[in-house]
Amino acid sequence: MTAARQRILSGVKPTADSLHLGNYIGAVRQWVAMQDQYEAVFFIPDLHAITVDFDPAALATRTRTVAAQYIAAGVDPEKAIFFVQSHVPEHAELAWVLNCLTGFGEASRMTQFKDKTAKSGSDAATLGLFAYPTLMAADILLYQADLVPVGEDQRQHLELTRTLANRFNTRFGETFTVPEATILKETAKIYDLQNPAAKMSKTGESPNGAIQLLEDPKIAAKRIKSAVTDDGTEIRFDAEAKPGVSNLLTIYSSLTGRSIAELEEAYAGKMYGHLKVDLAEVMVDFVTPLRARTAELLDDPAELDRLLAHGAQRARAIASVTLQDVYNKVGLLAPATAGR
Ligand code: ATP
Ligand code: LTN
Repeated sequence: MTAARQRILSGVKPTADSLHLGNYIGAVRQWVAMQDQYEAVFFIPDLHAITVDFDPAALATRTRTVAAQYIAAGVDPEKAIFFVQSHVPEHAELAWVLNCLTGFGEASRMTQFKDKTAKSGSDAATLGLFAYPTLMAADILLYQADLVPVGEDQRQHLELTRTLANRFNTRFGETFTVPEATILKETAKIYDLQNPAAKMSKTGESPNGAIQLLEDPKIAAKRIKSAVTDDGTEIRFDAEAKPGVSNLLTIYSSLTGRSIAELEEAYAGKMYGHLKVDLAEVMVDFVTPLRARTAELLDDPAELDRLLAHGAQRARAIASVTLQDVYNKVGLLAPATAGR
């Protein structure tokens, strides 16, 4: 047997009308870079998106949009297995089994659940939100993923996934690969353009703080030009003393591949304004083709749906084998007819 490539798996929820620059630099771009080296599984966790308040009309649109943006940004649906979570029923099925192996107290200790319920109150929190981490564990374990590239905020969910994999393997026999978290590079963290103390997010205070990748490139340029900068005039990377300028340098470096040191040198003696004007141009050159390619994909939803159906088919070929193994090991009686 030839040595199999390691498998990586990750997902991003369809909870906004467009990915923002932070999503791109912090996640998508790193996935794209990994799809050649690893056997990649990328998916859109739409079942996770309904664990919090959601708009049914927007959900389907957002799912297609996120899919298009991923492909436009370089995810290759031939190389990577790329699909929508709800198209592969094994996710919900394995999640149920894992729910039955997870302690109530154990799930109650998940900080994301605690944070979200603290915000909305426990009456607004659903069983679905409580079970978010076990559904995520199912996403990962179904594909026997070796590595899971995620942000620091997902570390605890990954730990639970490892615990559940080990628990299952110990109790029912070797079944799951125990995955490792690959925490995405912190250098790839992008901050809010109006408030560089906060990360750029879809729920930021001011819309001017984030660059939505589907917005008019002119608006993206304007947001860069009106970004909050710091006291002083010197253009240098110093996350503590100069969070605004440092954020702009990170973005600049990420999009052009020029190192921060090289940029500091190029802008020595220049004003913040110079940096912003140049970066605004870099931004326009970056978003313009990305946006055009996304629009092209969205213009042909049948083709996009075909790509996703193809991805779901490839995903199911793997997921159904794992689920069947799990059902057998747990002692669920196999139905007599062929297939399930
Ligand atoms: P929210 O606004 O609810 O915090 P979000 O914008 O952070 O959401 P998520 O769907 O939670 O988006 O994240 C998708 C991916 O993008 C994650 O892997 C996350 O680590 C990454 N990401 C999100 N925001 C940033 C950011 N500002 N910088 C770098 N990476 C980010
Ligand atoms: N919870 C993750 C999204 C997610 C995920 C996954 C990531 C759902 N299932 C499986 C990696 C692997 C988030 O909010 N970023």
